[in-house]
Amino acid sequence: MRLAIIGLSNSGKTTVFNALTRQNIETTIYPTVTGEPNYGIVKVPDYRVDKLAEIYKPKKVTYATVEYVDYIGLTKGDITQNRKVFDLIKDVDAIVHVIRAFEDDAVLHPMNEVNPMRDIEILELELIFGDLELAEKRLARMEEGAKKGKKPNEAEKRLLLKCKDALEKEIPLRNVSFDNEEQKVMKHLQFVSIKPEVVVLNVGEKDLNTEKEKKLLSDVDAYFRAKNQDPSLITRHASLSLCGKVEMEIAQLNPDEARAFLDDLGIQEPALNKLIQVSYDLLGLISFLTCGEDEVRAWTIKKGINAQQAAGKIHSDIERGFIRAEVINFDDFISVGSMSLARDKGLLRLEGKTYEVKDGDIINFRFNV
Ligand SMILES: Nc1nc2c(ncn2[C@@H]2O[C@H](COP(=O)(O)OP(=O)(O)OP(=O)(O)O)[C@@H](O)[C@H]2O)c(=O)[nH]1
Ligand SMILES: [Mg+2]
Repeated sequence: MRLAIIGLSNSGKTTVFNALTRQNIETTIYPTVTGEPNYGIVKVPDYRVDKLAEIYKPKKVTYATVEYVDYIGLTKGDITQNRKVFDLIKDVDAIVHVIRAFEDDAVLHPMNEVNPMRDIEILELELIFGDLELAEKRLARMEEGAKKGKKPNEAEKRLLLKCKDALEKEIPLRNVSFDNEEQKVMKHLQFVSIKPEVVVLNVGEKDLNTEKEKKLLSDVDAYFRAKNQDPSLITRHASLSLCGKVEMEIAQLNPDEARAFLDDLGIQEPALNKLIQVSYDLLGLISFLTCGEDEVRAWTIKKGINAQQAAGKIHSDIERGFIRAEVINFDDFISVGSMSLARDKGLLRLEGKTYEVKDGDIINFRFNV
């Protein structure tokens, strides 16, 4: 699972990336226009894994992970430059859209002044224009082909026209519902405005926990709510605020120092944790857990997956030889404190192949090889 961090230049993308991945890629007051994308794998913080590790004291503890990639900024009206970013976005599962809300005269703003709502609009429109260009090109190519007697793919043509219609109304494709057939055709079309999106409002250090921050965030929410008329698609968008610079500082500290720093700021946990969690939710991902003396581990699956498919995450042999899953949800487990007590109290359930795995299920698979 991979998310691309996008935004205008100097919005703080690399700063947020550094905070997420604990790397130290150079950040500059000038726009970055060349170079390769930065990739980094990030552990998904999970208090359940922490707690199970405390109880089992295993040799190894493994968290779920997601990957982030950071690249150059998008530029208003620069299709050629933006295409480079779109080529990266087309292969990711979601985007993290960083918006500059921090004031700092030393850091150049590509539009010359800080104005988060305007910047959101610019960026969303660049995604939409990129997709519109793509849809029109494909339709034109189909027409060319038709002239030479080539039969057009009717399903694709209908879909392209539907997309074009939405895009011309400045509606991003993530706010359009597509049925199963359409989604299948969509797979190879490489649109970017269709990606689920987390908006990160990058506020200045002095604006943290202020009315100004709250107001900005609620404006951002209102903007996206107004754009999205279909309540069933609301899960494809989320927004939050943080201060990239502070998060990056926290990420470079050791755990004790970080705790003291957070206490000073009156914050319970780094906003990054929330960003990672929100990214995970947005992708429709949940975790099930396995535990023992060797390893406590979180496994990533798509919501809706059944017990047998989940077993396949661990090993294809376990999926093939699946007999039953012994399941207890984390909260139930914690309320009794040990597997043997859970078994005595009948809290450990035996589930079959078709059981839909829930977030936080602790599972022991029984299988034949
Ligand atoms: N004061 C303040 N400065 C920040 C904050 N976040 C980023 N900056 C500064 O803004 C400048 C640009 O940050 P980057 O993270 O490089 O921004 P970027 O979006 O990656 O920029 P490009 O890759 O050039 O498009 C750097 O000098 C950062 O230190 C913040 O929250 N507060
Ligand atoms: Mg950068």
